[in-house]
Amino acid sequence: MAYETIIVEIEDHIALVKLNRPDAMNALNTKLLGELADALTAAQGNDKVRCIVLTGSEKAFAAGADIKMMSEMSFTDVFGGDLFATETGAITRVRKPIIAAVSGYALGGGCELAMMCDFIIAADNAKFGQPEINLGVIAGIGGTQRLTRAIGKAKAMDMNLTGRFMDAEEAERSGLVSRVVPAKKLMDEAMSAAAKIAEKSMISVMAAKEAVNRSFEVPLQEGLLFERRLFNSLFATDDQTEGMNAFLEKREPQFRDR
Ligand code: CO8
Repeated sequence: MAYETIIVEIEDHIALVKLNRPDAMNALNTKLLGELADALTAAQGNDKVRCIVLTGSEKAFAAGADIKMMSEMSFTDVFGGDLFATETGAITRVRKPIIAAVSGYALGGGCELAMMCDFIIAADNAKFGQPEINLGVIAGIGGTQRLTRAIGKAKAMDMNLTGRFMDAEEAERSGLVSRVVPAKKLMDEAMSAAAKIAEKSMISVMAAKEAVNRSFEVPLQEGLLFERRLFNSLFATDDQTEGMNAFLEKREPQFRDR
């Protein structure tokens, strides 16, 4: 399918999805998020895809929800239409891993979109923020929830109440991003992380993603039980036998996703 606001390339089992609204710093509108949800859902259903990398431009991952679009909306529009709920729901239902490769601004909905991914690799020029407070609103797709879980109350409050930006170094120190690399190396780093993941058994990759995400939803004992049962169930797969045999035979495993 041809998209207008994103570019999708699939190569070597990795779907590279690039946000592409250069005139608006990749601001998120209904069209872009709809296309993104569609592309990620298609990647989930495509057997050739084993990992997804989501990125923007060098200058901006995404500078937030489209302020021009929102300025023309009423309460009835956003509440009645449940703005972005369907699209973000679809994005967070993708079971294959999604790495956010962030260069430049990841602000408002842009920071929230990056946090919907499984982990964030940041360029050293990345800037994160929840500046919605400057517009007379607040974060609406995870900036008060996922950010708080990622970096704790003190910094999340600071970001949400002052609207200040956090640079890549502080974002890594705070636990928002997993790695920081020089801007020129961002895509190499993200693609090689994706390639590493693509080598694994998809069954255990999806199980690991599901188990980590479960930790945000349930009490510890429930989460531990969920993890243990998933671990147990992986012993029903050929890939568990192959993975352990390959280790003992000192060779690379040949996973077959079953
Ligand atoms: N929406 C629309 N257009 C944007 C946005 C945006 N969020 N950000 C930048 N642009 C546009 C600018 O209007 C400008 O367009 P033009 O050239 O036509 O005037 C172009 O991109 C370039 O921007 P600047 O000239 O401002 O570039 P600078 O380098 O001077 O500044 C900044 C870059 C700092 C990124 C600046 O553009 C900025 O502050 N942008 C807005 C950031 C922001 O406030 N983001 C939060 C938006 S609100 C939000 O995300 C809510 C999400 C939750 C939705 C919940 C639904 C339930």
